[in-house]
Amino acid sequence: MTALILASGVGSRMGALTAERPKCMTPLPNGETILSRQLRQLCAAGIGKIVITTGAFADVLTDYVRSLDISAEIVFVHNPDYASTNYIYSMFLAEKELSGDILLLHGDLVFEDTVLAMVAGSSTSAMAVSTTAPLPEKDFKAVVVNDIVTAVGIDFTENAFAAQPLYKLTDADRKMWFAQTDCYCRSGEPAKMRCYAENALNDVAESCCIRPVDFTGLLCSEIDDSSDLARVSAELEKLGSRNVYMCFAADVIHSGHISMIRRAASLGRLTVGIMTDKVVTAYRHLPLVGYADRAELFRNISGVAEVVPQDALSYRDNLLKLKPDIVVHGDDWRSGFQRSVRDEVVSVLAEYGGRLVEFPHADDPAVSAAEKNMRSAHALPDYRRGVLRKLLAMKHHITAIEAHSGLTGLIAENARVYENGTVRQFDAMWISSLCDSTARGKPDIELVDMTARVRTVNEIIEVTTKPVIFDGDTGGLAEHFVYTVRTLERIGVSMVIIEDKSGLKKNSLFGTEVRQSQADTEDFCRKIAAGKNARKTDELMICARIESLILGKGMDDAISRAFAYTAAGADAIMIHSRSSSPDEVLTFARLFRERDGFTPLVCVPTSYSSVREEELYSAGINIVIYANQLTRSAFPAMQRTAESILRTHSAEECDKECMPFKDIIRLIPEEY
Ligand code: SPV
Ligand code: MG
Repeated sequence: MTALILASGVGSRMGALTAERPKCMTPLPNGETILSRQLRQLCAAGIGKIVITTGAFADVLTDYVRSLDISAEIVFVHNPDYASTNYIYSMFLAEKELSGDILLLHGDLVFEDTVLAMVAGSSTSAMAVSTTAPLPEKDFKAVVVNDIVTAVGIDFTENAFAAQPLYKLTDADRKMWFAQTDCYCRSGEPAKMRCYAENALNDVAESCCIRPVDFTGLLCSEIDDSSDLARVSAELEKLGSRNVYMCFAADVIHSGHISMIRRAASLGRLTVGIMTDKVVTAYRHLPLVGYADRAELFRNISGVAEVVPQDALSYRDNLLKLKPDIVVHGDDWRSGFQRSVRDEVVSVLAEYGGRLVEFPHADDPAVSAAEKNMRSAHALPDYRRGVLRKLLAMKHHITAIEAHSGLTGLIAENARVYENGTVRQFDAMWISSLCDSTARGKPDIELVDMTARVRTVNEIIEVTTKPVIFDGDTGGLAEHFVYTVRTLERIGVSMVIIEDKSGLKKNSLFGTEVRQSQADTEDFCRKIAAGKNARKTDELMICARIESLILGKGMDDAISRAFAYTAAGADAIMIHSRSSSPDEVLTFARLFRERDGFTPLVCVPTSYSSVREEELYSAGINIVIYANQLTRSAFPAMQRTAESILRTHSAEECDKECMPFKDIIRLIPEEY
């Protein structure tokens, strides 16, 4: 990109400071001049060519710039008529040196790196404005309508914001504005060569797309007189003592993070908040790298002065504690679920006068590739298998929902709700024998063989990352179960649940209405032990499911079996019930917890659906499985649709109940 610095003006309001040199050479506190600071910043931002228009003291200026060590190509364009024209004429003369997108700025403008980065990084044309500064009497205001600058000038007040002459112009908008300055300057009318170049811009602004870039809270100011100089000098000296805060949830650090950190650190002393494992898990997934290691990684990145934990999605607590002057974030959180988090940040900052700086989100292919790699890591069997155990250790309470196909797996993977500034999602997936059988139009009697069941698991695993809990029915013969365990372990399943039934298994929800019998306790213990022995890792959990309450054998039987099964090595106990009340499950959990505080307890609240998770958790349950709700909700919807078509001889009536076909074809994102 090329930059055009307009430095032809006389700067008469600066008094003695501009008696022998142009205003842009006015010294700043750190020994730089306004211009040398601009040149350094433009070079650091990667600008390859800088065009400087000269007028008063042209020789002094060119000699000075040549004495600086500037890496960019410098071109001077002299405006011999500087005394009788305005910078519109300098722009007209400089036009031949410009091509493509440009940055346009006045030579008396002092700004910090971030403002330049925000303007230069805009994907459209842009102008620096302050949405909060009082409207200046004699300086530029930008009229902004629907987030577009529609006019720039001194006299506007309606929909106007204080503006500074720092623009990015896309190739198309540059051509439009400069074509109009051409008309003005070739007209031969002195008034048109003496007016603001913005008058020409205003003639064409509606056809351009110049977005306002808000620099509220950041330094961006023209220096017109000695009081401006004193104010800006004081602000420059304060820059280094500003506190900046940003927060990361990432566990794989890539170049995108590093460049954000670099930019944030250029704003002041940077404190990085690291989201704790609990928070990351709640809204994304269990982090690959734990909090302590992530904190250590960030602590060692240059520019990071301090690392603190952020124990919520909400920034509120950390902001009130640290009171940073600036919070930095990518602008991608303005929409989607993070919007409410952002709104809260804006209001907390407003309480004490802090400011939010948002950098444009860049779609960098290297960053997308790093993020994709990270997602892949979560899906790999050797990682995925152990996640359920880690989640249990970390949060103690897990919810799982059934999945019986790739599509239902994606629903289980991606369903999210946002409540009170937090995100809720399912932790795991339950591969139900009932739903897997039902999807095939078959009864739930172990008729769908293990090969077919494993194929379902593979289909789900292929498109998701969450831990899988497999409904292993009775587990079959112990001799067969050992092979099932190995297969499930190999493909990355986290838990297999086997129920203590023998003979022809029927679904538990039939209870005693059908003939089914419970397994002998010792036989079942042997099956558990055989399964445990067969494992190659200790990650796959074998859960024993007790059917005593289903089969009318009573609480004592359930409890004594539970302890027999844990003694045989069961990693978890599932207690099942078909009662419409949760009472017997809650009683079981309390009795079990009197003697065992550790073994995870699992339940399936299908018949006692009114119970709330919190009640189950407080009785000692750890895993709540919603075992069949996706199948049960989809089936009536499909049936209604089929009947509607038959009834109306058309698909129109049912169309409003259906997902638009444009959405269904995009439902599954393509990987390549
Ligand atoms: C299943 O979902 O297949 C189960 C739970 O085993 S239940 O249907 O309640 O028996
Ligand atoms: Mg089942």
